[in-house]
Amino acid sequence: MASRALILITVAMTMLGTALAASHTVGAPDGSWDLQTNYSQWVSRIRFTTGDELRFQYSAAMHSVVEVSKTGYDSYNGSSPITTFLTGNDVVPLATIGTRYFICGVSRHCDAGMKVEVNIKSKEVRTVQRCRWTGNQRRCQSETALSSAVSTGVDQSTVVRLGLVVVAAGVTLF
Ligand SMILES: [Cu+2]
Repeated sequence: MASRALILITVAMTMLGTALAASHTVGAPDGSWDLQTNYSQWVSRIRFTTGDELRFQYSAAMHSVVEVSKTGYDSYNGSSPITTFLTGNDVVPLATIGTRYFICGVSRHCDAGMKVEVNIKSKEVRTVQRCRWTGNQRRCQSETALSSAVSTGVDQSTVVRLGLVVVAAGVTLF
């Protein structure tokens, strides 16, 4: 009985861990790394957080991926690359917070729209709101938690979920 409980907990934590780190295929699901995709629209739908990865999938004969500085990005200039990717299936880990800039290294493609700017945020910052009912008055308290360990992040997610359950129960009771 005890071992079965342990297995269930392990599965739940593994699923949560998968949900915390995401792989973002550039342009997907409607496009890819090509001349047609609107990348500013694509990034606007996604929240990039540390631990995620970018995946560039494209024809290596047609395109490339060049990570550049903001200056290179703004001037469509890949002549001073930070990193150059050429395989057609390139994975870029997003390890730290900040903004990163990618363009296509093929002549004129960047000008034609093959440029993407990705803003990576910390996933460890969470705002937790705790509410308490006193009679028919609800008192809420917000607290922002900062941690670096992934395991702590998992624990905090669990706390948030439990908090939601408590709030739902409160609404039902009152
Ligand atoms: Cu290209």
